[in-house]
Amino acid sequence: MEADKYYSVRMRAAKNGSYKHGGKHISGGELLSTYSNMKQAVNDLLEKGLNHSRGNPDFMQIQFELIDEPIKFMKPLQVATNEVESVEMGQALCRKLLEKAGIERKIIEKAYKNMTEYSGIRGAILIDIHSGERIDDRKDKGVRVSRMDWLNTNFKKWADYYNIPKYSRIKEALVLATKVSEHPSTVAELCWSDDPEYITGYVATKKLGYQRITKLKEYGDERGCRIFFVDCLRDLNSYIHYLEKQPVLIQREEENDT
Ligand code: PML
Ligand code: MG
Ligand code: MG
Ligand code: MG
Repeated sequence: MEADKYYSVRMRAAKNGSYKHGGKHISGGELLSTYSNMKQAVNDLLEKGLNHSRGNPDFMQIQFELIDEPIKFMKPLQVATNEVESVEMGQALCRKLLEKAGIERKIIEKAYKNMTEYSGIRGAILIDIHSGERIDDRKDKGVRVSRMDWLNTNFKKWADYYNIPKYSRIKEALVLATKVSEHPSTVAELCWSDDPEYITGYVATKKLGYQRITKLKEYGDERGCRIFFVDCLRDLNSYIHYLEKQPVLIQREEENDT
């Protein structure tokens, strides 16, 4: 039935021209929408791109595309919030959680050493847990995880139940982290925002869940981070295909009301 079909809707916004012309990344957004909800979906992404603390964009693209593949439904990762007093304490906790996820200390330190090089990248970068080397070939684009969402009514019930703020930022990050951690080749994700006004980030793994850490950088810092530590050398292409193309809807377990 036409009404049951979903579309992937995507937005990207830049300043000082498009990325091709050296523009600065301002904002990106992903969601799934039915045809009848398309105006709302496009408007939500438009709002997101127009009102960003990284600046006002002078370039924006919003596109939609019908999804043909069946959608996978997933439960959100468990969420924990770790309050820390300083960036140093927050970053030390990140390293500890990454080690707990099974990544060797020297690989974690290598990733941190190369981090400044990665901070301007729009998407995620993939680091091999054996060598500590970046293995995606996407240069300053990185890998953009796409085709995922969490319907708002379902998200709000979940957030009420667990007493978690109903910010779309948390929803979007948890959607992405859940999709990424579900793949068996993902060992851990490390993320904080490139938004200068937002300093909470997280480490996520399927086992440890979505571990929020309240201070991972100083206010005013526009350098973000999104690293996937992966064990997928033999299957890199199919791993990236999963991240970019597999449609996923997050849903709390009690419901089937998509
Ligand atoms: C982003 O905004 O790009 C990432 C935000 C990650 C943390 C969200 C949260 O759980 O507070
Ligand atoms: Mg952002
Ligand atoms: Mg972004
Ligand atoms: Mg939506």
